[in-house]
Amino acid sequence: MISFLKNFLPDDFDKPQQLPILKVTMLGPSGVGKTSLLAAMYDQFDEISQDLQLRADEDTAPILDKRLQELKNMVGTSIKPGEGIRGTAGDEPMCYSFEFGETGVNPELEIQFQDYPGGWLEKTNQIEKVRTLIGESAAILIPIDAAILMENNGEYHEKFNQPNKINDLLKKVYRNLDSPRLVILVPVKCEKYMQDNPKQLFDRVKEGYKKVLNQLAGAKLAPKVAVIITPVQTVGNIVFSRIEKTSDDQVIFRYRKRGPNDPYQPRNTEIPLRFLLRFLLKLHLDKKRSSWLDFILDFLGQNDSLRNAVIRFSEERMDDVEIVQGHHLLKLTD
Ligand SMILES: Nc1nc2c(ncn2[C@@H]2O[C@H](COP(=O)(O)OP(=O)(O)OP(=O)(O)O)[C@@H](O)[C@H]2O)c(=O)[nH]1
Ligand SMILES: [Mg+2]
Repeated sequence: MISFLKNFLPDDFDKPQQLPILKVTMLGPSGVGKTSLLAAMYDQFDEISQDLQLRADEDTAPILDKRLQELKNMVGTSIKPGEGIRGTAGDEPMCYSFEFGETGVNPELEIQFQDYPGGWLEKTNQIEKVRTLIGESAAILIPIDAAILMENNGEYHEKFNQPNKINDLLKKVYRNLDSPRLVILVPVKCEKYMQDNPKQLFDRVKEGYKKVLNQLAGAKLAPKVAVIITPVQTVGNIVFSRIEKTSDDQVIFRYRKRGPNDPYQPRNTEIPLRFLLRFLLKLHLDKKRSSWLDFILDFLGQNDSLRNAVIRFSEERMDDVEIVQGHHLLKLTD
């Protein structure tokens, strides 16, 4: 609780106004695509919403722009699981900060995406930091490497997507939850499977994350935790092609461009944000409040025009999403 409240103290006098802060954690092992997903979500937002704006702060923008450039240049790249090309590094989690509000007026909310090097899940001294991040976050995004989940009957899934580790983490952090949470499972690198057989991809996610989903569906957590699955194509038109093994037994996942002239064409990158906002709206409308949420939700209570823009944005019809549990936390209209 203290850590939540700390965010609202005006320790930064340079800013004209301290915005309420909403935290979201990117959760997953190294190389699954946490930072890339974030970059794609940010990049595409402007193309999708006219009324609402997401603006990266000046520390955040250059890092995401660089990652985005790497994604756009990806054609023909091969990918070794367990290793982001240049993994997020450092001793502190990287915090990507965005100002959110209506286009053309002052922002009303700060959304902080907490990104950490996936390698931390392996280190006992760092895992505590990840737990704290999750505990402080209203939502977590779990990117899933879809090729690893799907190919070779999921032979590499346990090793590289680490669903058991995620399950263990949530077991500890979501004990005695004091406020509602949103868990978003996001298959990425999924272009091939969304084209071939999306239903199979959804089924395999549920199979591959069975323990996590069972745990969250328990009697104590189900009323408080909403879970959705939403595949995001962060690049588009780059499809898995084959697995190669090197002489030292490393596995490399190779991708290819669908056609020689196919463009960078991300899809569904905005859906996690639509649901995040819908989740906040619903909490606001239900007046379900806990002390830290009050600060955040006020941004919806005080500004009708912004609230209406958020309603329009988050109610948009969406394909390619499954609400696994927690309809009551996400449904705006009857
Ligand atoms: N084919 C394909 N590759 C992707 C996609 N998204 C990310 N990658 C690649 O996957 C690798 C890992 O992506 P990152 O975003 O660095 O993964 P991360 O989870 O942030 O990794 P750490 O920072 O090490 O924890 C990079 O080589 C990306 O270029 C995608 O949608 N399709
Ligand atoms: Mg990263």
